[in-house]
Amino acid sequence: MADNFLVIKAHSNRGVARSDNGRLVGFHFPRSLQRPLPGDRVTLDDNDKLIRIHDRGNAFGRGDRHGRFRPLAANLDRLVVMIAPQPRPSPDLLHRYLVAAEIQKLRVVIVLNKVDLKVPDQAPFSELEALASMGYPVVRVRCRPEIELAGLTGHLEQGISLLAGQSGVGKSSLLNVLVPDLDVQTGELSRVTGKGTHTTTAATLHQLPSGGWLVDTPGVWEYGLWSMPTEELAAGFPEFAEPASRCRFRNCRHDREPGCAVREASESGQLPAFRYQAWLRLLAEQQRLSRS
Ligand SMILES: Nc1nc2c(ncn2[C@@H]2O[C@H](COP(=O)(O)OP(=O)(O)OP(=O)(O)O)[C@@H](O)[C@H]2O)c(=O)[nH]1
Ligand SMILES: [Mg+2]
Ligand SMILES: [Zn+2]
Repeated sequence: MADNFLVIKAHSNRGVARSDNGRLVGFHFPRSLQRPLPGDRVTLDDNDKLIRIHDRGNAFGRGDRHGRFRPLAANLDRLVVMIAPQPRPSPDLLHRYLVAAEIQKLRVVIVLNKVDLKVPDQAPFSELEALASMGYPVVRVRCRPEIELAGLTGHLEQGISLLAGQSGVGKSSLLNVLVPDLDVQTGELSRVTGKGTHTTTAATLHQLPSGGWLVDTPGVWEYGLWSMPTEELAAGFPEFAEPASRCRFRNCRHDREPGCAVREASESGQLPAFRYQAWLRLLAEQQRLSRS
């Protein structure tokens, strides 16, 4: 029996894990057991069967179409959210990612890719400066025509980073630059699983030359949240915490309640108004999610 394998990839009932000395092992897991996620630490038996998933520090995921949480990867240190002038992100995309990251206590790096293209003077691009001053680092990069990633690489040197963003923003392009031996790593994985190399159907850990790990996730058009209690959604807006302590009602939803100090703070400019507007939209979205 061997302890402390890192799960690199897992699909239906098989996965690939890496021992501390770098050996890749294909393992299988009974469907009765909780499904392991990339980033999980696990114990395998002598037949490379999964025995135990070690306690998770966190799990990043998204909502499915029924509003249920679907985890994608575990034990992450940071969420790297990529946006680009093309395809244009929806107004709430960034705010949804920030909520998910704050709830799981992940650091966030916002990456604006394709800065060779004209960046529209509109949300969410016009919000980036305010988000940066709230403590979310924003880095501007391009993968074409000349590669410019200087602001980003330092953020990825340690721990596990998950790369998220809608289809077409440039995640694979970035991965190809950051992981020079991507083909070799992918080839080794498919040798262990016996599956083809071409499609990214499951989240996969890639080792960066600088030492960190980058998790590539299959592209989705729109990132959706899951149905959650209002307090959990509020954890996604940490800047509301201080004014919220002064709301007249303890269970204030910061909507139309009288004496809401969060609304007042956004009206007086103490809080960015765009965050309060995002809060109201995500609150309304929760009503729809809880009915689906
Ligand atoms: N102009 C410009 N185009 C870029 C840049 N980076 C990537 N692209 C282009 O954007 C398109 C989409 O890039 P991908 O890397 O495939 O996007 P992705 O996020 O992996 O998309 P999915 O796999 O569908 O999730 C490709 O045509 C890239 O060549 C950039 O910095 N500038
Ligand atoms: Mg891709
Ligand atoms: Zn309030």
